[in-house]
Amino acid sequence: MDFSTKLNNFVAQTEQALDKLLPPADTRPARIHEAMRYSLQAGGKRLRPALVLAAAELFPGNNQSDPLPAAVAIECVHTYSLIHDDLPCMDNDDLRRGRPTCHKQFDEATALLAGDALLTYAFEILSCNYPADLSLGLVRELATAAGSRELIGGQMEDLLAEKCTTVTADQLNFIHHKKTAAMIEAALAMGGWIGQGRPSAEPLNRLHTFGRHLGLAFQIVDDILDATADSATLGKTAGKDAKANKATFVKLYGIDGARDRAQKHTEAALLELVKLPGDTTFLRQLVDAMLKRKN
Ligand code: GRG
Repeated sequence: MDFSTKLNNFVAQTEQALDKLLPPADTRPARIHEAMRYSLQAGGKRLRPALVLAAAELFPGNNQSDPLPAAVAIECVHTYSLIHDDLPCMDNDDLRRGRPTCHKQFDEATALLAGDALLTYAFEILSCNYPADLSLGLVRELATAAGSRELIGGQMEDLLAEKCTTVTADQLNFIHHKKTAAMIEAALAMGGWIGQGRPSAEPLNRLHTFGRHLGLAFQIVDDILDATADSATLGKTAGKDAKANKATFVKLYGIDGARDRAQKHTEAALLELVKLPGDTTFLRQLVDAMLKRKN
């Protein structure tokens, strides 16, 4: 199967599972469930779910649990972070995934609650759909990546950096590692836990290292696209980083310097990939597609 067919299959499976696992939109109170579905079902690349599914496939034949609930859970956490990031108290954005942001479509209180509800629901999904020991491992991976030392910590430093006149390489690496790469690492590691059915340090560490480089390359490309692409192509407001004085790779290294760094992290990701078991063809093609992406 070629790369785009496989990716489209992963996306289609994720969308079906999202629809099945989320409370129906008319569940009382309907407004919160409509808002959760509005943001979650607005499209998006579904990168993190695809990584869960692809990493699980590296370990065939182990009487695996279904990786789809975990793929949905991480997409719920990712979508919560986007909803909260768009709020007026954070990035104050009007456009996300090509639609009005959740607080524009509903209101701030509903958007805040929809984000909270998606975050909490992710852990309900993990606890209801896996045997206890696997569920515990998955909860640990996702909770760590989403917590104050990773995703939330990265977001905090990102907001703090807006107030600095200059940004250091250390700040930038911390922000992008924590805010972006941590969730990409978690997606791969969750796939690894499911694929193996138990923890095994070596492949999990390799999946984390691979994910860190992929995540950093992904974020650098995001910085470049924010500076060079238009809002219609991106499905979110373009040019916001410079306006908000964000700490970005483009700000610190310029477009060419940022491109070099994206290339370096891509190469490092590919080097790590060859150490992983199973057929890594899809992941190799995904790394390449992420470097060349247009949105
Ligand atoms: C509010 C706790 C909290 C965190 C917010 C997600 C986030 C952290 C900020 C959004 C801005 C940003 C540049 C985040 C870095 C991660 C990133 C590139 C998110 C967008 O991910 P995509 O491109 O989005 O995979 P889609 O919509 O395709 O899923």
